[in-house]
Amino acid sequence: MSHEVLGFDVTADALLEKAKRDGAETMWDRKAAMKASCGFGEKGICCKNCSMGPCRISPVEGKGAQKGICGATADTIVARNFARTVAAGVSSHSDHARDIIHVLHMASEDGNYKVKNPEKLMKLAKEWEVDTEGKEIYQIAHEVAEVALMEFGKPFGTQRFIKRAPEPRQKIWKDLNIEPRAIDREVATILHSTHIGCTSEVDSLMDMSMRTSLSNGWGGSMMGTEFTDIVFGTPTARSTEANLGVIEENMVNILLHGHDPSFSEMVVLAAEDPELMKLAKDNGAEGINLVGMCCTGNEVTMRHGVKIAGNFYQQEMAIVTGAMEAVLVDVQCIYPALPKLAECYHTKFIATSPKAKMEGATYIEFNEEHALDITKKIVREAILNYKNRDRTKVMIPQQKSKAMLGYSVETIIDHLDKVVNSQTDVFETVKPLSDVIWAGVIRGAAGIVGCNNPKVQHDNSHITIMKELIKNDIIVVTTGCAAQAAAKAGLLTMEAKELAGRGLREVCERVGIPPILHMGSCVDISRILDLVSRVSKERGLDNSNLPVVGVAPEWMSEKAVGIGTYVVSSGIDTFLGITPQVTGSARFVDILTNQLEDKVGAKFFFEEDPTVCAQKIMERIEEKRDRLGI
Ligand code: WCC
Ligand code: FE2
Repeated sequence: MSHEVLGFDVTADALLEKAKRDGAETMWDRKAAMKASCGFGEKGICCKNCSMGPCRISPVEGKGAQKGICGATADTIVARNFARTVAAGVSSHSDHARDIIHVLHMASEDGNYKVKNPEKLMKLAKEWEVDTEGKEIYQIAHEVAEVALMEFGKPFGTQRFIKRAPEPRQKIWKDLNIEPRAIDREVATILHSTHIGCTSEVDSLMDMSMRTSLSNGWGGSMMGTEFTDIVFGTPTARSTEANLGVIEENMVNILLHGHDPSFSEMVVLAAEDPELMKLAKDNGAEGINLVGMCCTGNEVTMRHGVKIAGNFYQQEMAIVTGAMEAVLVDVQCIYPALPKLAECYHTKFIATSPKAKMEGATYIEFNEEHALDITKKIVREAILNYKNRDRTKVMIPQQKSKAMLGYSVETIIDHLDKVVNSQTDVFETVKPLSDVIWAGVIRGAAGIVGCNNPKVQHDNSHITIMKELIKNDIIVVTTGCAAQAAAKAGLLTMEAKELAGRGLREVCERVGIPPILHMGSCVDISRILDLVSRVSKERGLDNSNLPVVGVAPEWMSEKAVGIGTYVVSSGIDTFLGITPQVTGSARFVDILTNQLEDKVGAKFFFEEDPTVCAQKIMERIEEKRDRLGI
């Protein structure tokens, strides 16, 4: 692959050449074989919701087929496809959350899963009015988990967490009739309404998309974060290292890839088992080296400092190093190509979730009842595979960077407390943050999130936008693969404050934080919603009043579409660095990038050039400041 495409990623060129030598196929080979992507799909104007079709609408207005056989217009088809994408994204995040809640439901004093953060559990019990009087902690845990599980399918009422939103925001949702109801219900309703012969009205499809996305943002995802913290502990600031250079020449390397901490946490425990550590040594290795990728990497690095091998785009490269004894996966963002790629090396590819069985993989089903026994067995497999490593096929890039991460809302507030003036101020609030924004020391904040996408240079959009924003005194919070891009680029360090403008640099020095805060996995975008809403409430405002934005510079997944939609529906402008598959309908594009603002006070911006995107973000932030008169 040409340097032009990959030039930004210093580890990729050599590894891709190695892949070629090894006869290993990568995404770049497949992308080349694909030639151009489908022009109809690209614009969102292909409909296969029924078997009269598939129908595709001519991209040229007034020429060729303008309607599907049923009469659906390009506007309807685009809006329906968008709605289904949102529903798929919402399902993925929320179903992940459901599993975590089940884990709390089965937690016990002497089991594999415990309540690591009883304080957070008690807070949630209080918020949800679960009676705790005279009950022991595990009984409370089970009751709270049951209430949470009802959020997926309860026949009446709306998501409990929407009460966490600023009041004006709740009113907007109520007035638009988009207060999210049970999660499964919202998803099922969208699938129903986008069936042949149901909703064709475009605005209604948009409203349904928003309501469904909100059932994740203020439901599934938020519960995912809360319950993960309750079971595994709330992340606190800690240091780690990131990039493929964390793979060790003389250790048993195990890659954790996927999303669900109920699995990865147990692998972390298994890898600490003295017997297994001894087994690794007996097999000639210096030890066991766990490394993470994508969100499961974020989960275990935030709670244990497990090193980050890379982000989405590097999943194949980690195997091409030839030094990976095992790749352990659960759900989401895992290329179906990986098992075949692993065959080019000694690497064992082990799928563990019945929700994501993979062709060609070794399947060892993980279940929470026997969690530790199973993960020990899997780690053992990896150790025994060490001797099969072909040393002539090993090439580990040296690149790695130090990173600070684990900035949950609680941890951010702890840091802010350090600068509170004890005479005049209150502790445990976000007031110091809102004060520096109001004073103009920091101009605003950006949440930069999301994936990698081969349509743009690996990590380039993430890093360009991040650097540009911090240089202009906009503080950045980040999650997902964007956060891992920042980690690899050395932007999650205290020293990175030197790249920040004067105001932000001073804040970093006083508070003792990097200019870019790693807040977790993609599910943890709910932490960002929480943080923004706290600032809004503190000021008696709505989220849409604040100089804050969401940015997904290199997104690719359906989850990302679901997230972007709930972020906008929550009143926060969202900048997309990859244009979604909606351009076949000028009307729908206008809804997303213009009309939504009248409805929910925020809208989407599509901008593929990262430098221009950063410029537009800054303009929007200044516009919001002007409106506030600050
Ligand atoms: Ni979230 Fe995107 Fe990474 Fe997957 S892990 S690749 S959805 S950002
Ligand atoms: Fe993720």
